[in-house]
Amino acid sequence: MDAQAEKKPVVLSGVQPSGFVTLGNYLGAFKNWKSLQDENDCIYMIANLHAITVRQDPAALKKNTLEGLALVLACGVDPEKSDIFIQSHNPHHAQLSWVLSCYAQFGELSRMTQFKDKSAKYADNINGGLFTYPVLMASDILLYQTDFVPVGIDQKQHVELARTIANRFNGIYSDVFTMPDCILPKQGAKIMSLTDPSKKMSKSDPNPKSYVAVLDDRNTIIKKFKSAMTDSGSGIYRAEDKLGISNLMTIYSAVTGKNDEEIVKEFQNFGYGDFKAAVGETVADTLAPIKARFDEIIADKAYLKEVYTKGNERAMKRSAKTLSKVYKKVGFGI
Ligand code: ATP
Ligand code: LTN
Repeated sequence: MDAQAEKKPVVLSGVQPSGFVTLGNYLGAFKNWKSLQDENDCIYMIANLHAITVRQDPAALKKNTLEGLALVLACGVDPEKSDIFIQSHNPHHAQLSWVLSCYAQFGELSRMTQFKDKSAKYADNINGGLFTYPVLMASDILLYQTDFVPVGIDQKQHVELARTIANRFNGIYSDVFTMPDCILPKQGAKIMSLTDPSKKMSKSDPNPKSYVAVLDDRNTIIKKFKSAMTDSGSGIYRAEDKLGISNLMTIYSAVTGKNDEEIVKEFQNFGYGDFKAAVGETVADTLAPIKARFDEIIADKAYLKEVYTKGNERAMKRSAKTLSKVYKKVGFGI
């Protein structure tokens, strides 16, 4: 078989070290990261450059970055199979981002929903980085000639913008970038907040009851589910006016692999309270082994350093090729 035929598709994704990793991050992203490793050439990064678009405490950012890395490993990402690194360790991301910002239109960036949401949420700090965030994300993706980007649905618009930028650049300079596609999970692409099921579950939500952190202990997880907001009425089934129950069904389905029909049957005689407790227990059972692995990995700082150093060396070799091509194309290659 020739080398070309053996080439596996490139998969790239990232997570911001902006707080406790949530059940939403796990079901929307990490769970997929592990399962993609065998069939693809995977690159995963801790997106600390993205995280400072919102004010961060430096010590907390450092801690969350290492913990994010340990959690990716605890979720089953294997550094022997995938490249894992910390975004700020590879300067090519910021370098390509400057170039690509000159190929992204003000109007396009203004239309990004995340920018609009975060501008409303952090009205006293609508900084340039918050606005150009999707250009940096496009750079992360395009630097590695990525074919697939596994993310939750909230990031789909950013991946589409990466395609728009790639298309524009390729149109001017001939084919430089591979066109990336999104991979969304079948169940769990958008897990909603437990306290307000009309809002996305988010790790930067100031109310810890709104999310389940992957590292929460068993009792906390069950307690949070028991106090999850549900709807008026009764009965366990999915409906537009039952956002709370529908969200719990999505979580249960993503964790167990069961479909709605099976879930409705399983819980036909349950009240809301018992259903919430059952979902809480199942989630706690799923997360317990991840937490146990995390505790081991985070205690071994030398191992973590080895993982991110080697991962970064490999990543930089790959990204250097794309960056050098881009520099030549735009006329920097003196
Ligand atoms: P922040 O609150 O700081 O914006 P976040 O919780 O949205 O953070 P990110 O680091 O931005 O998390 O996202 C990491 C991955 O998790 C992305 O692929 C994102 O799409 C996915 N993700 C985030 N929240 C959810 C959710 N509620 N449901 C499903 N996937 C999610
Ligand atoms: N913006 C992403 C995190 C992220 C990412 C990426 C995801 C940064 N760079 C590249 C996929 C590909 C988020 O999930 N909020």
